[in-house]
Amino acid sequence: SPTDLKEVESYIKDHYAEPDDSIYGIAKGKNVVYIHLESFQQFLIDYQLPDENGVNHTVTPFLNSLYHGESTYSFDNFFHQVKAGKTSDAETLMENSLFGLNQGALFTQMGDKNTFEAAPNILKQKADYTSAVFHGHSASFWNRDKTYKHLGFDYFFDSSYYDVNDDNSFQYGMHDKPFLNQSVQYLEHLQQPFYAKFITVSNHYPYSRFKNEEDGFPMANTKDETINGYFATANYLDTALKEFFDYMKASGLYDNSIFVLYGDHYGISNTRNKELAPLLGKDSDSWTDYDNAQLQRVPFMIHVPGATNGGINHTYGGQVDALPTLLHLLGINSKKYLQLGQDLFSPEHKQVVAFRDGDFVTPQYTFYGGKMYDNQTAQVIDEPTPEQEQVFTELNQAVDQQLITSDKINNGDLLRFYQNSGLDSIDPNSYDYRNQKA
Ligand code: GP9
Ligand code: MN
Repeated sequence: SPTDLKEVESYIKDHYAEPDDSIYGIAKGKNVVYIHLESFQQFLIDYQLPDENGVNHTVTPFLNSLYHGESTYSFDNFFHQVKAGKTSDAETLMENSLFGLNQGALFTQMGDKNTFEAAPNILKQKADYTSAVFHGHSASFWNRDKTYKHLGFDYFFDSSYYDVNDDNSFQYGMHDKPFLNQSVQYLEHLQQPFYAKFITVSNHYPYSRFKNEEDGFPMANTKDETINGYFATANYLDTALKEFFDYMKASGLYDNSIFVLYGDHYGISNTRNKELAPLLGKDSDSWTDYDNAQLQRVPFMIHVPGATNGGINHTYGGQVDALPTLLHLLGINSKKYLQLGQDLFSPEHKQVVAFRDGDFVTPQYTFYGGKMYDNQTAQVIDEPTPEQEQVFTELNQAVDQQLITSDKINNGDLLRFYQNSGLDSIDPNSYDYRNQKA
């Protein structure tokens, strides 16, 4: 109801984080290339997998070079915040700075009904961007074909726009190399500046080797086939991205673009983590929920060609923070929008990362599976001091408030009442993804 909207607006006002002047607008007018790294966890970055002869193999040499480069603003304490909606929840978070639902997937339940003020819509109306999603899988998966119209994506190139066959695809769609390669013909024709999102799939469970793909990257040697294949599929994604960047450079698009790379969620589930532990230099027997929580880190890297003051930023944040961060880099203030995250570069950014079920991580504490841990010792805090009690209560409240506000907006479809953004409403029926020209 409109009363709920008032409460939401006051929350947003209290939590708005001012942009940092030194970085505001550095990418104004540039194309934005979003790269969705399927099931990609932060531990893969800089990881070396030993083969049967004890020779180390770097899993993601290309991503590592971006991660460490002076033109990339990289984050090493960035967490996914998805629940059952998996990939689609990550999209909800990144495009809207709102959470998915606590049960099921927002895309499926509300994506074709609700009003949104998502990234493509804001960028179109404020800075004349054209938007497109590229994904080598069927359009209806996760209700994307309908949801993207509500988010305001101009184009959606699904698998029907690609030459897909048994050799270049698997159950979740096309392998990343042919997918990115065939995407180029469509990307080249997009009106600039564009906001283009590429959703990769090769690094998706069950991480099995592809037919017709060059062998070469070793398998890990655990009792769990899922873990064993994860490094090779991540390595394949890495090579596919290198090829894509080479194309972007050759076409001249690279210099006019920024690249945002993010991991959508874990690839190895908590039930498998004890088996993974030795590969991370940890002891399976002493593995706890604290360790599970720390493994929910995913990459977040903003590569800005020409920038020289990038580096690894240790700020704690999550997917909900991505959109205000991006808008400020593009010189668009996020203040008027109902976004629940905070610009990661803002000196006012609060380092409390909420998981969808109410657990959370901060630089000092981890609350996971109903227990509070001290990050310094990785041990449960059984007897908190009165000061700690106070801090924990405040953190719990902050997390609950953020999640409840998200649910209010989504469940009440409150953006349909919201006028203060100054955005014109969009007509989902005006998009036709079936007859797009290359
Ligand atoms: C399918 C792909 C995978 O189109 O995006 O989704 P996920 O299973 O990771 O939610
Ligand atoms: Mn996914």
